[in-house]
Amino acid sequence: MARLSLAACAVVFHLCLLISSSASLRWLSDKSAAVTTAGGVRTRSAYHFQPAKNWQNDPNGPMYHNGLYHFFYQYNPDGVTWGNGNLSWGHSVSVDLVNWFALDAALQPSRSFDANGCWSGSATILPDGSPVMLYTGIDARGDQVQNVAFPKNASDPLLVEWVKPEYNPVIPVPADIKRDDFRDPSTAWLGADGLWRIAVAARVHDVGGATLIYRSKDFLRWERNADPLYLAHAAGMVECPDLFPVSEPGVEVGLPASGAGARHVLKMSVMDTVQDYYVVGRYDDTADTFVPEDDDDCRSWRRLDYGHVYASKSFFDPSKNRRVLWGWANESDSVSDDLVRGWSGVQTVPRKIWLDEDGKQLRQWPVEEIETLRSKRVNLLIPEVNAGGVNEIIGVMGTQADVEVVFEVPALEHADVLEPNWLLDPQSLCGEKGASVPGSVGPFGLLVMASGDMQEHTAVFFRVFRQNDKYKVLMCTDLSRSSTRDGVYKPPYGAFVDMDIEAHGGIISLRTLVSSSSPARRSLNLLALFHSITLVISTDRLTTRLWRASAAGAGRASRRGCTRSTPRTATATCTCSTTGLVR
Ligand code: DQQ
Repeated sequence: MARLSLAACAVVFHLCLLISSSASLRWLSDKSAAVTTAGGVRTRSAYHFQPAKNWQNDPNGPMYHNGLYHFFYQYNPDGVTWGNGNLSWGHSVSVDLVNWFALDAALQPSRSFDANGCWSGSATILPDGSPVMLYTGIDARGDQVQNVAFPKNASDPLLVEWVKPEYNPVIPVPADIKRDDFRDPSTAWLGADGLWRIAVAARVHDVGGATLIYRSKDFLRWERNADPLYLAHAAGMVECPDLFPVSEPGVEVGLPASGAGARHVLKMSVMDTVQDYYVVGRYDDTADTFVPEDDDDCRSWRRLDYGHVYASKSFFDPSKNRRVLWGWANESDSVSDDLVRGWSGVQTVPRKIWLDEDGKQLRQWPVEEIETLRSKRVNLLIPEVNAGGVNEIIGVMGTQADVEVVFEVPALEHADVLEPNWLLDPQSLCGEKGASVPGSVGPFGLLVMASGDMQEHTAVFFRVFRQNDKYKVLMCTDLSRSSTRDGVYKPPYGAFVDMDIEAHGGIISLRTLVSSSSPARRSLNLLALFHSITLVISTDRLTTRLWRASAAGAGRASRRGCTRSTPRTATATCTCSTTGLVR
């Protein structure tokens, strides 16, 4: 407790100093004001980053600079919809990635090279420590062009004002690319030859979705490499590329953008499916090409997140030597609800990411600072839950909770046999079987945000299957009963989790950050629709004073799957893949 208060004091002191340097700094504190929409009473989300009002989408240019985290995001200053024509870069700062202070928009359409919008882009910290932004401008003709912007005063800790040089755009649309298929410059990295490189998303005529490489010595003149960094065979436009090095498998230390590193990860946001994927591979920093370690087939791309997340972007945090990932979660409500409520979209909780021990996939975990939001700790030991049981966890109400549960499954050998084609589309399997169809081992898990009559709840649950001599763990997050309303986005999500449950002694531990913009009293329930489980629960309620947090169940991403368009069949048409999230 004493440690917490000291930390809080330090934060307040630091920010007070900053406030005195800028009148435009506004604390994005909890909004107690509730709004009644068709979907019920809504407040601002408790955990997630949100501007005070209006529309937000992609995270842009996240960085750590002079002791502050800066977060920029696609923002419509004029309303709750995407705002084609006037997208800007909203801007907030924080000392801890948890409490945020809003600043005025950093970039707004103002010049011929961005007259119709300042779209997504990235930050680069130059060797002298000053930042530079690369972003896509929608120019006066409607072309997508790449621009640079510099802080007006690099010694201003808040970096409030940004200057767009007259010489923009620095990269016009190339002849072989359609004017609206060229965008989202990445963070730049320096090659051994002294030239900067960036990756840019494009759809090339007769070729398809590509990640292009441009080189420059001065951020002004850029030259395209003849070969793309990577061609996304069979996928349409891939947006928001993010190429970053990772440490050796299992090492959690993050690395700054560079050509060096054991392996690289290329993250791509696939427009057709509105989902984020990544590939682990080798980046050749002379040829500027990227070769996946596994087969070069988009069906083997891994999902970065098995929920409602898109256009993610990572940055290297030198203060903690980690790589941190942000992602945008679109609204689930209807536009008319957004209009009444006055905001739309949230950012996921920042997550630390690193390469798993197997070297094939990323692990991710909410940044440790999220734990400072924990206040009251509730420990429960529930020795056994009988088959068919739904047990309310007494003493844990509310709309925010950081829940750690350990499930122990005593008799794996009873598990149902897995049908091999289920591996291809676990998401559909989650939907079909739901949390109410009994199996031999599962479903078991949590029913979060449950209404008194249980008509509404979100099920986070597992099923264990047997395949030959091994077990497969299916993890699902089923939103289909999260609301009784129609016209709300409430799909099932799911994946097979890469874990050897037998080697773990039948134990699965699950962390779930529960957050909601609905202030109604809701309960947390245990679900055990099979014989019995043993579990220990430690639940920490969050303070309501702090509004930040939560990516429900962010955890270890795992294996692959494919084909949403043709579920349960192997096909060459790659549109998606699936997976799980646990520790
Ligand atoms: N959103 C931005 C684009 C990007 C897309 C515009 C991804 O730059 O390609 O808001 O959501």
